[in-house]
Amino acid sequence: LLFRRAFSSVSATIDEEAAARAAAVNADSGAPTIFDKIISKEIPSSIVYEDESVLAFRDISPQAPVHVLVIPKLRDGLTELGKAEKRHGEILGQLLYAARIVAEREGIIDGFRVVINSGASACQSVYHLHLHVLGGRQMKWPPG
Ligand code: TR5
Repeated sequence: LLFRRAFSSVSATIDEEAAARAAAVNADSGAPTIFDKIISKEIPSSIVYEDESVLAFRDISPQAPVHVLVIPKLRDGLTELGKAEKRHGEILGQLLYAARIVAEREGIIDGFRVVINSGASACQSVYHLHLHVLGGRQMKWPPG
């Protein structure tokens, strides 16, 4: 049983990496992502914070008691952080500040983590820049 558990967790990791690599094939294409439909509200989401530039909503597969994604409403070339240019400075600051507002609203301002996966080797799976705001449990270091 232990062996099977260990094996299934290894294969889950491999599946995740495979999914991220598959998504990366389209990363530079500027193809729409699922987040466009969340922004347009075609797909419902649990919104935690919204303003004219930023949307924050609960992750569908939470990795902590609080797991919220913070995204720019306009992708504007920001498929991933690795593609950021100097002109993106303002929106990058707005995203980070929105993460702080989310942390306060969610009651985790005393301790929370902000993660950005950029690119396939970081297991990015959706190519529309997003910050993960995680909290509500003890985080470990180093991250996996
Ligand atoms: O792996 P990265 O860093 O790219 O993070 C993408 C995140 O988007 C993951 O944590 C997913 O769980 C999350 N995700 C994916 C979908 C989704 C979502 N969060 C909220 N709602 C979602 N919908 C409706 N559809 C998804 N495919």
